[in-house]
Amino acid sequence: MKSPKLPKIEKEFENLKQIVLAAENFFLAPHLNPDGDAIGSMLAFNSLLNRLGKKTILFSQDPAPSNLYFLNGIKKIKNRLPKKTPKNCVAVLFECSVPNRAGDIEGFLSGCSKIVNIDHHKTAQLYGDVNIIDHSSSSTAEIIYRFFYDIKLKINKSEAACLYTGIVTDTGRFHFPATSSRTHQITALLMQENFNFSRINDIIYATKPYPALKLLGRALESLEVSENGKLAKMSLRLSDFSEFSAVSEHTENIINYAMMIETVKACVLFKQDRERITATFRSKGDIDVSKVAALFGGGGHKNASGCKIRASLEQAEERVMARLRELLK
Ligand SMILES: [Mn+2]
Repeated sequence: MKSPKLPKIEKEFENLKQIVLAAENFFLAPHLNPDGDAIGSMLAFNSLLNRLGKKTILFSQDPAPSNLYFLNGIKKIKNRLPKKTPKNCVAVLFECSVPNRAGDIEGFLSGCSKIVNIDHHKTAQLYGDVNIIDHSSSSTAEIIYRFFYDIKLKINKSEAACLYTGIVTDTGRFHFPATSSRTHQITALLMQENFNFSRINDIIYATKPYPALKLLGRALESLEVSENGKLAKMSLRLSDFSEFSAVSEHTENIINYAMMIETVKACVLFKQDRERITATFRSKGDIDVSKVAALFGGGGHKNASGCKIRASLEQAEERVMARLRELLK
C-alpha cells in the first residue's frame, strides 16, 4: 500500500501560522480515549494560542487519563460541545485519522471556518484545510514543539511539561523505534525549562491504582501462547472489571507484559465492555498488526494498533486470532 503524498510540513506550518495569527476563536480536540501525547500536545497548543490572545474551546468526548491531571490547563477541557459554533472558529484536531475520531463533532465542525489536522500516524487522512502530518515524528508533541520554534514563541515551563509528557508517553520513555536523535534533542531543550520531569515519570510510570494491579493479575492468568510461541493472547471479561471496580483505563500497559516473552512476535489483549470488545495489538519488527486492526475498522501503528468489535468475547477472539495466525504465516 502506497501512503498518500504528504504536503510539505514547512509549507503547512506557514499556512497554520497565517491561520493562528488571523483567527480569534479556536476549538481544540484530541482523539477518543486520549493519551498523553494527544492531551499534552493539545494543552501546549492551547497555551500558545492563549499567549497570542486567542479564545479557545477545549473539548474531549472521553475524559483525559486521570494521571495527567497535573498538566496545566487540563481542567479546562470540557466533555460537552458548546451549543453553538463561535463565528470564524478554527478547529484543530490532534491525532484524529478522520474527524469523527474526535467523537460526535460533525455538526460542530460544519460550523467551523477551517479545520487543522495534526498527526504523526500513518493512518492520517488529509481532510483538513491544513494537514500537518509527519511520520518521522515520534509524537505529535514533537511537531508542536517545532511549531513553537517556527512561530518564534519561547516555550514556558508548563508548556514544556505538557510536551515532555507527550514525548515520554508516546516513545515509551524513549524506547520505541520512532524515537530519534531529534526526539532527544527536543527533550533536552524542553528540560531547560526546569519542570519536574522526575515527578512526571513517577506519576505516570511508578503509580498504580489497586484495581489496575488486580486486573493485571487476571490478565496474566489468562495469558496463552500459540503458533510455536509466536502469538500471545490475554483476555479480560466484563466480570473482571466489575469484581475489582476497574475501568478501561486500568488496562493500560497490560498488553506489554505479553511482549516480554522472547518468542512472541505479536500479541493481543481482548477487553470486554457492555457493548463491544476492544482488541489491542502489539508486535515486533516487521509484523504489521495495524493491518489486522484495519480489517476490523481500527487503526494505529505497525507495531501498536487496536480496534473495536461488536460481538461476544468468544466470537471476537475467534475472528481476530484467525487473522493474526494468517499474519504470522
Ligand atoms: Mn501520538
